[in-house]
Amino acid sequence: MNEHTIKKTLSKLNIGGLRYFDSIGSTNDEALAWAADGAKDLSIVIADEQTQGRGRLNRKWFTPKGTALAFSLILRPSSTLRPHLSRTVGLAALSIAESFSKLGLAPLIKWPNDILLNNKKTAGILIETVWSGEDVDSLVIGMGINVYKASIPPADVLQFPATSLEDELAKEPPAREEILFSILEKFIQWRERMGTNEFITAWEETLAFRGQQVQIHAGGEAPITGELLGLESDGSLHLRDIHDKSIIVRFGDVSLRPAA
Ligand code: BT5
Repeated sequence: MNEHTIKKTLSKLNIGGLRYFDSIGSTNDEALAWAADGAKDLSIVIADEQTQGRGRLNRKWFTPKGTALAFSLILRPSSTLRPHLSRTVGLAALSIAESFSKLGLAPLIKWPNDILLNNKKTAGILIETVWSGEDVDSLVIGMGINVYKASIPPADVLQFPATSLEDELAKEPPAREEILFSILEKFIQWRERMGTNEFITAWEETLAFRGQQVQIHAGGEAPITGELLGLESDGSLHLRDIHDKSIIVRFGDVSLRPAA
């Protein structure tokens, strides 16, 4: 993967711009700076290695050289999309999941931001916002995808089991440029329909643990346990507790686990 092969592979897509790095701290940091500096909609920062890759709450995201896809997409929301921005994590998750399905795999989305294969984390999403006063100027959507086995961190740093496309396909995965193309193609298609019920249904149908008991940890509060029913129209998660009471879990730093 290099700048030339990426540009060539993405030439059929209408991307805003591309910055490629052999090595970088975090593609999200570069994309946040570029967005604040006027990057066009659908501009992409991509790196072959991240030395300071991050997850939510500054947790570390592992991206060893030559093993993974790590990129950040800059979105400038149109007025039609603005009312639906809370669905953005679903847009990213669905795009990654459907690109995995095209490879013959069976991905599920662990709400809100992980993509699982065989119940193991294969990709994560980190969305950050550039504000203009009280309005959203742009969004940076960071996506990290474990392509080769060597992208998987040592088990002792993991909060949840992890895998890679190479492990799950049990053969050489497609070139990383091709996987990127497939994710972006899905992303551009679904973004057009992001405000529709069809979008929520597709997202909901891909959720992991539907109909199962799950536990949600949100910040320092006591964990919530309930049956995972589905999504609200803003993308919040809908659970039902043992007293038959509806619980809506909004975004934030939540982590979801199957209940013991
Ligand atoms: C995430 O956070 O899953 C969001 C990851 C986003 C990474 C992309 S790469 C491009 C862009 N640039 C960045 O700097 N970030 C974005 P979270 O849900 O907080 O999960 C973080 C946790 O996942 C860590 O604490 C580890 O336990 C685990 N982890 C770290 N690296 C991993 C990997 N390669 N595969 C699976 N799990 C990993």
